Amino acid sequence: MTPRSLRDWVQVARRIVVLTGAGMSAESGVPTFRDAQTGLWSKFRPEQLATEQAFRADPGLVWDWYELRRQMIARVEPNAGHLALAAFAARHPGRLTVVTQNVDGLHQRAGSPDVLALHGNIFEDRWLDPARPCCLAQTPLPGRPPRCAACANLRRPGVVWFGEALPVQVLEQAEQAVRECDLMLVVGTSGVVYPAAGLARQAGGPVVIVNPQPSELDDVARAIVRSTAAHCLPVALEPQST
Ligand code: BV8
Repeated sequence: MTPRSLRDWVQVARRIVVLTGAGMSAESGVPTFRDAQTGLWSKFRPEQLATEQAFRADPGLVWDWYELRRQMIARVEPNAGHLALAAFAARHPGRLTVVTQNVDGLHQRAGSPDVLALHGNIFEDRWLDPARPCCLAQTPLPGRPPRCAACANLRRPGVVWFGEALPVQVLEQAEQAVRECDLMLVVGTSGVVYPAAGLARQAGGPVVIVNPQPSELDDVARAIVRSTAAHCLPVALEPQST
């Protein structure tokens, strides 16, 4: 399928869900999970670092990895794909729901409303262990990571780590939107991580994949656009010429 023929499907669809992964942000300059890790982290797979066990075992190493990613994300901008989704939602309120695995906040920065962020936000920290009165009473001691001066409770990134449950409400809203959709676009994901990938298997309408490479979800696709997010979405979501 070409981006232009996907546009024909978009124009007749009433309730569209777009599920995105790291590939959505690749053209903004954010490395995908499959892209090789760099520097200190090159000997670890992301799945190894993004766990509570890894954080408790070496808080500094994992904190620095998130700090590096935060700095990288803060330096980039949403790409033409992010902007096309936000513009479409502005033209057609309530017709498109963005469900993302990305923690980078680029959909939100592009102006997409009510983004369902399944895996949290890398810029929001929280306490590792349930906060005690001391934790809330004073500013955390600076450090990698910051900690409570009284009980040494650690601050951790506000993302969903492997082995952790997704935010229940966000997941339920995503499942409902997917069940009720009449078109689902799956953009820039390898389809390996669950339950996010499982959403594409619950779609109420046809699934169209946008990915330059094969993915684990190709089997559920009614059509596949072998293109990139920033190239395909502006064409597929282009306003109807009057
Ligand atoms: C849980 C936040 C239980 C952190 C992330 C069923 C089967 C098998 C395994 C499981 C299963 N159910 C659960 C599991 C275990 C696990 C899992 O899925 N493991 C995988 C590795 C096999 N899932 C979990 O642990 C989940 N939790 O199950 O909890 C539970 C339940 C109740 C109570 C207690 C516990 C939690 C999963 C969430 C983990 N957190 N992120 C952080 O970011 O640091 S996941 C993280 O990795 C991302 O968010 C994303 O989801 C995933 C990476 O995948 P993609 O986004 O797809 O990126 P990837 O690099 O893989 O691929 C990029 C794609 O883009 C490629 O296809 C490429 O071709 C394409 N591309 C490249 N450039 C472009 C492009 N496409 C378009 N345009 C381009 N320019």
